[in-house]
Amino acid sequence: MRQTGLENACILRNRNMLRYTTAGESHGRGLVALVDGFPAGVPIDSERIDAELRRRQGGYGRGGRQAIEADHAEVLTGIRHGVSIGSPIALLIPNRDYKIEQMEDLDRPRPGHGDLSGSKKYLGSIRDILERASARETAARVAAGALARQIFEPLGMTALGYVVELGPIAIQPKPGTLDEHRALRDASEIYSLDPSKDDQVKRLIDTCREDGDTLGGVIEVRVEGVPFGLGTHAQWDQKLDGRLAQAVMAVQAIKGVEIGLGFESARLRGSQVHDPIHFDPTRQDSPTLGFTRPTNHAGGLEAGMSNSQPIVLRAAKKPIATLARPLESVNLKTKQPETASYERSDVCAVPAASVVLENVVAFEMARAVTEKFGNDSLGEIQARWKLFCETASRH
Ligand code: EPS
Repeated sequence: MRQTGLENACILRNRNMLRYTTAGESHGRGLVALVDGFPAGVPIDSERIDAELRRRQGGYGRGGRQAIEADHAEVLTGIRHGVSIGSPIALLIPNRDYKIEQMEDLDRPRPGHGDLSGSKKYLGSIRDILERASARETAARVAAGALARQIFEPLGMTALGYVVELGPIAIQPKPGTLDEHRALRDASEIYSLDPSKDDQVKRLIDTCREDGDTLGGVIEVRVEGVPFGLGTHAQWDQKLDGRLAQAVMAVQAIKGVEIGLGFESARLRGSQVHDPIHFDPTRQDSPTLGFTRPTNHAGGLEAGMSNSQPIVLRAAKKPIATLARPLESVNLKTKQPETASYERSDVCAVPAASVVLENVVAFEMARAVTEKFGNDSLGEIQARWKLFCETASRH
């Protein structure tokens, strides 16, 4: 089919962008992330990727699998002498618990999993669906995000994810800098910003485990050091709020996403919701260009563009669907009522999900940075970032 110049331009633009896909099953040989459109000249700290993978494996409430695995990303391509060379980067996280060929099928679909819909859609086994639907795949997303954030961290942009609610327990963040919050988060087994609440939350998780049940929670991700103008108001699928929401909603077990005040803003008046604009000439050298906002109810995003305030996003994770005390289901062979199948799982993976969300948000932010400032080389990104801030400051 003949393509018009416009169509060609769109295709070329999409082909060039920073993006990633993953492959791999939970008990297959390993998980793969293929990262395309990655700029050259980025020094890559692969230990940084492994550190995020280790964090993802941790957090109180995990099951037996994490005692088997010691996740590590092998960088197969795209990096030479520790620096990216502008070609696709393939990451492999081998599975120690590789046993997919020996694993039996399940015949009683677990409510909340893709077991029933997937086996009908693909006319196949529940095993084939659950192996790919499993949250084990998030290891590959974490690796891709931990790689991509190395594009923007040299520019002073940082992302942090932490747990703000676990089941019925709210753990509200106290005011503090991102670095102070990271130290608190790293001291908490729940990955919250208030380690003094850990014991209460751990007791709740223990009780839930004894009951054969599972727990969900709410995670917040904050990105600081963001310049003006990532994303755009001009086209629906380029809006940064929409793209962040998609990346977050597409993480296993996420059922809700909100930005800034989110759902709460619907209950208030405009004067209570919108963030007044002030100007402080002493802060013109920061990414805010001197524009300060006494509140950040917008969560750093207005009209699909970053407004130089911290990006703040929250997501609701449902409790894991594999229950040791299973719900009612149907045997797919006999069509008779039976309880759902049970397989080893976690009681609570909310802390782990905070690592996943931090890194999938980081990937989207890296993509937005490279769309605005280019994705040929880090040197060009840095130069264009500086030039943009100078130009926009004079504007
Ligand atoms: C996970 C590994 C899995 C589960 C969990 C996440 O290991 P296994 O199934 O071998 O016990 O612990 O998977 C799910 C929660 C799910 O819904 O499938 C991991 O590495 O994150």
